Amino acid sequence: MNRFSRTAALLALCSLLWLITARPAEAADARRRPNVLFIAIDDQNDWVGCLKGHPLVKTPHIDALAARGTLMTNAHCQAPLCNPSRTSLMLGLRPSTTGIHGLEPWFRNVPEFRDRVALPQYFAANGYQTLSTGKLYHSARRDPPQGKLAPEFQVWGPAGGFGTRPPMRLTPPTPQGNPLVDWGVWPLDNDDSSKGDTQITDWAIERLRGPASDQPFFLGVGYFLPHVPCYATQKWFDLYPDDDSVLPLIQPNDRDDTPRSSWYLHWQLPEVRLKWLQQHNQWRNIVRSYLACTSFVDSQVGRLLQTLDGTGQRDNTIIVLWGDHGWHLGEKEITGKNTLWDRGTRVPLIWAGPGITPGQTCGRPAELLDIFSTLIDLCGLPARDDLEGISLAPQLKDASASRERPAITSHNQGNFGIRTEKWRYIRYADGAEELYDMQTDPHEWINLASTRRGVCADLAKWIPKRDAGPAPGSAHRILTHYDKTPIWEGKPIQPMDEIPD
Ligand SMILES: [Ca+2]
Ligand SMILES: [Ca+2]
Repeated sequence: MNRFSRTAALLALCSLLWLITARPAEAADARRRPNVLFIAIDDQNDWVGCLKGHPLVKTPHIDALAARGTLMTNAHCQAPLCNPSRTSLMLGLRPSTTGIHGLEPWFRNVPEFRDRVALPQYFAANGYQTLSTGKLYHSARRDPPQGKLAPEFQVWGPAGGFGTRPPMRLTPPTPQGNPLVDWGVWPLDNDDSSKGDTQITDWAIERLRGPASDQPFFLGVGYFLPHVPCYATQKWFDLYPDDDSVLPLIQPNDRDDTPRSSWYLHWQLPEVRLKWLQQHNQWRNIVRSYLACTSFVDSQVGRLLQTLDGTGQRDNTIIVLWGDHGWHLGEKEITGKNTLWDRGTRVPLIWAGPGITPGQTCGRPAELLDIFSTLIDLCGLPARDDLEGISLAPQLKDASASRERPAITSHNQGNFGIRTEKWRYIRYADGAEELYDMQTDPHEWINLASTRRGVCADLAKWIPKRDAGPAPGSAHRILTHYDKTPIWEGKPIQPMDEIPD
């Protein structure tokens, strides 16, 4: 054997030894990793007890989770709409990077992201069993295109959703005529078993109680309510007084000092305006319905957490609970999402489990985008350099740990919100601005942009350099500009057009 072939033989032997020894070691590493319980709540704003977004809301189980973990009190979505928010979280990229701003496209249909390893896939690649039930992505897309890619999750439970529908809508027809925009008491028999959110909890509970796997689990449970239609059974309504004490605080003519372009982000929505709610005597009803749905979902979160405790896995499971964006219930004259104010961007973000200090609240800005990087950090997975989030592990250990970057939200090209501990700054595509001092004006009533020019200029520096236009196939809630004319879902908005009801 010459020297070259001896070296080659030695290398081959080393490779073989590595294969024999490294694989079991990796498997052992994976076995030691904590489980992940990943809980999403659709359209859940900060009307959660521990976040103090509504003085009367009752969410005892979510509050108990916050008490045993770290509550991020200044957490914000990256886009105030389901698909772009969830795509950003699962890919670890901003909507201003991907161009996914609307309810379409599904990101796997965009060539640039077809093969990108998303959050659950990264856990699967690192030895986890990944399971999904309910709404985690905007749509339950299970099959990889052309059957070539790894599936988004390995095990799929029920898709969930809002459950059964009453024989006819419970509220008067809305201007946009969308059947989902409805709310009230349903089903009438006070039985929650037909609710999609009950069924996904049942399924997740069975998985938690099932035979232990030699792999850690990544279990995603995506609640649909309080997304519209806000149907809940009577017992959840009974938690709230049937009087105007439930209504959120608003300021009459609050939008006199917001730019006209603030309307372009939600020019025409299925969700109704405050004016419509007042004209039809529905404001209190929608608010109570939303609160009722929130308390119902909280009870399901409670069932899930109680089961986890019973399995003895609690101390070896990272729990992260998040909402995908906020929701207006009359504030700033609208209902729904698609805004860059705190009401549209602030979300629950709660962490508990190994490596997380219990009983903390942290007011540092946090982004849903950070969840991917944080989970990698907490579970000891190999770091990735292609994610735009920043691990929150330092704050989860010590809530006072510093963090420089504000929370950044965008909605369609050119529109950004920047949230620090003190300020909310908004800049729209036409250059119009808003600035609120969140410490003295938490309801964002007084726009200071014209007087505090230096603060605006400082905050504007955080606007991302990359500001992608809509990805191919974009649709629904898409705002673009042609020359200087705003185009809402393909139709130009003229300067004298009245703001639609
Ligand atoms: Ca949503
Ligand atoms: Ca105002």
